[in-house]
Amino acid sequence: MKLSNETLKFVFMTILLLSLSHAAQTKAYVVELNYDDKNVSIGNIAVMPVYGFTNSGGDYRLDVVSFDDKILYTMQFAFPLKMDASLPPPDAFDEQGKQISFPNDTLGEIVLTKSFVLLYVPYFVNAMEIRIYDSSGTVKARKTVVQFADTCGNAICEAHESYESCRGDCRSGSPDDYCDSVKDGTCDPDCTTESDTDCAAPGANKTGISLPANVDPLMLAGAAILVLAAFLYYAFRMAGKSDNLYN
Ligand SMILES: [Ca+2]
Ligand SMILES: [Ca+2]
Repeated sequence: MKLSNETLKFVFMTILLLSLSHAAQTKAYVVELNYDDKNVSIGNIAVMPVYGFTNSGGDYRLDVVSFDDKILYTMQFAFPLKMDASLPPPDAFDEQGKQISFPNDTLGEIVLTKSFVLLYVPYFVNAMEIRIYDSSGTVKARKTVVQFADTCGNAICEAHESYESCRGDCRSGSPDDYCDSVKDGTCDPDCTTESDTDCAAPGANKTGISLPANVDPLMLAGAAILVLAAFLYYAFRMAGKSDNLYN
């Protein structure tokens, strides 16, 4: 079968367009921000593929903050608070969209007290939180993004990870808010004496660290027996001496 030039061109263009559209897509937090009379709140946050990020500028600042409290990304933005009211208000039209009243006092610009904005912010695997600041640097709102984090496998046991959720990063018996009950001679500090038998053992500690190898319970017991034997020997000797005195 011989492909015509037109067919080859079509196939080539299709492959090129597909690869371009794939390359252009990248992951973003889509952050819904609400403004109500100078109060700012963060609504829904979703993670999804997008073709670009918000780059608007303005008095407000958004920071993406990592688990070790470092700023991963920062951007300025604004709420749309001014509206051109030179068009008639919505109630000047009937249900069919026909203008039924012609008010002459609606011209000019009005300032809104309520508003909202959607921001497309770059996604980070190690982001913990999104924070919003006003122009004076005061925190106006903050919201966790831990549910979207993907930090299992970086050899750090982060606060949101545990031996249960990420065994590669969190070792057994570590303080990670999870009692793993592994019987390995180490008392997991998250366990009780009932849930981890290692915690009930003599000399068990709650630090998640085993006793040093040179502290041997058997040696301690042997030393105690020796001390007791020496005491008994001394006591009997004294008893024998006193018997001799009275005889
Ligand atoms: Ca980790
Ligand atoms: Ca634990």
